Amino acid sequence: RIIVQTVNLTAYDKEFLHLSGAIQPHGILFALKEPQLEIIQVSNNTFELLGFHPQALLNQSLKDLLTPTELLFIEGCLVKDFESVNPIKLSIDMSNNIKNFDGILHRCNGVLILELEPKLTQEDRNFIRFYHLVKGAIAKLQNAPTMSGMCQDITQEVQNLTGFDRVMIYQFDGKQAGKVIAEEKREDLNSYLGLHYPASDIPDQAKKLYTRNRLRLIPDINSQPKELVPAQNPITNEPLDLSYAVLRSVSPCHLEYLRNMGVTASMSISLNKDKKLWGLIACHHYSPKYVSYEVRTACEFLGQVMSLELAAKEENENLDYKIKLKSIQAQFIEAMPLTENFMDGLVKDKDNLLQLVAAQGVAICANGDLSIAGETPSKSDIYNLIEWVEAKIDNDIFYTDCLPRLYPTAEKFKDVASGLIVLSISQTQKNYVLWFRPEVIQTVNWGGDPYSSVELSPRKSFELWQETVRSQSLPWKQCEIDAIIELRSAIVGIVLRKADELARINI
Ligand code: BLA
Repeated sequence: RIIVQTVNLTAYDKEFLHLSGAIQPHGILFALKEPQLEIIQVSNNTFELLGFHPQALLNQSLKDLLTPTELLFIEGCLVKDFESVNPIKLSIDMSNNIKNFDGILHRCNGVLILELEPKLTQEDRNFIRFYHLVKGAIAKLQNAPTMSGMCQDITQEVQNLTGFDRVMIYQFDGKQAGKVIAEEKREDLNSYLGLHYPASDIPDQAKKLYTRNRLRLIPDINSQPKELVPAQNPITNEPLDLSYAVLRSVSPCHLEYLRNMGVTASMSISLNKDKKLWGLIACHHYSPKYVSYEVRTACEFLGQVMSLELAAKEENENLDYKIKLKSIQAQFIEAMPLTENFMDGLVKDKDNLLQLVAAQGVAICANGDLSIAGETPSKSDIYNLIEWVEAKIDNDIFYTDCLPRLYPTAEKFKDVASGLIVLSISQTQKNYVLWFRPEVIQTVNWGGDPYSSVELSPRKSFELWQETVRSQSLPWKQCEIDAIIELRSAIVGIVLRKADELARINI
């Protein structure tokens, strides 16, 4: 039995991720005032990476740090679209030791932000190889015949490009919980494929941010964040908005979550559909891992290509399911005229009836007589349910994926009937078909790993989430509802034809 603890999730939701006032320490951040490029805020790690104390840099011009050619180049960039110029190659002379950096520029609320990431390897010479990898990957994504094929392809391609130990596609459902639908991983690791995670694992605020800012990298969860000095931005008199900063420090709650999962480095790329976050490409590494800006950009680009392909592939996927539903329908329609009474036709083929909407139980009520198959409430419970539902049927159909919330009596049989569809074939003759789906909590696999440590907050969120999905079934798909409505029209057609034949015989 699960003990429910109250967790004030809104406290986290209100956590302003973009105003953390700190960055991850693998790079340096400068907030600059244009046009003089005066350094008005800087991260507190310039001594380690540049050899200058932050105080020595504040109020100086960035111009004093750069060679004239670099300066000219940056000034040229300031009038361009930053996405087309990033990363800018910069070399800084630290007492005759030249250090190379990737410079990443963006503006936010009128403040120019320059982030520097030390260049670890000389990747330029790999550019051609890289270009071919990306080009090949795009062709593969576009040609993938199915959604699951495309998801599998992209996990492989991202793993090829980055070398992460695990790359997953994490898809949100209608209630913002999520499921791992594709995975590429080091062979010795346990698989997360098929596991579900609660909506609260990625708070709304983070999701909103990820819709706009499409990639984040956490190279080492154990590194110490570095504050910006001064804490307030002198132009806005507020903490600097880090929504688009690639170095933004990570929420401590999420770091704890990754620690519980045994992960040391993480990267995630947004997958958007219709301007909403559809899912993430989530990558894990079990030791620290830095990924260069170029490689990240390539991954982000693949994410965008996949985002564009999502709508078409989802439509295809539904098409396959719809074709399957059509063939089940056709079987009924063929078999039905052979039976004396059309309801007998339904009773005879209960397996197909279950498959028609992927239900686990079905009840057919013909002239008040009940016939059941699969997992259903007891007959007397069904009779009572029918009495309750009759007034709710609208246009011959009623459906819900949270019956116990609408009809508290269902609480006692929610294991089998948290989801319900009722199709009325004739309300006057009490001819109904009822389909049942069990409570989702019993039908999906939970990703338990992050919750192994009972005292930690991610565990509490999991429990909270179990409350939110309690008494709920998997949702009914629109194409399933449509299939049922079409089935009804077919039945009505057959009944009318029979009546017509009878009338002719009587003449
Ligand atoms: C962020 N949570 C995230 C991110 C992912 C997940 C992918 C994006 C950041 C990243 O790239 O690492 C969740 N990661 C998962 C899941 C899987 C995975 C579900 O690999 C499954 C395989 N998280 C909690 C609780 C809180 C919480 C209780 O479980 C606090 C309320 C917070 N998660 C949280 C926050 C962020 C986050 C605040 C934003 C981190 C940031 O961008 O700073």
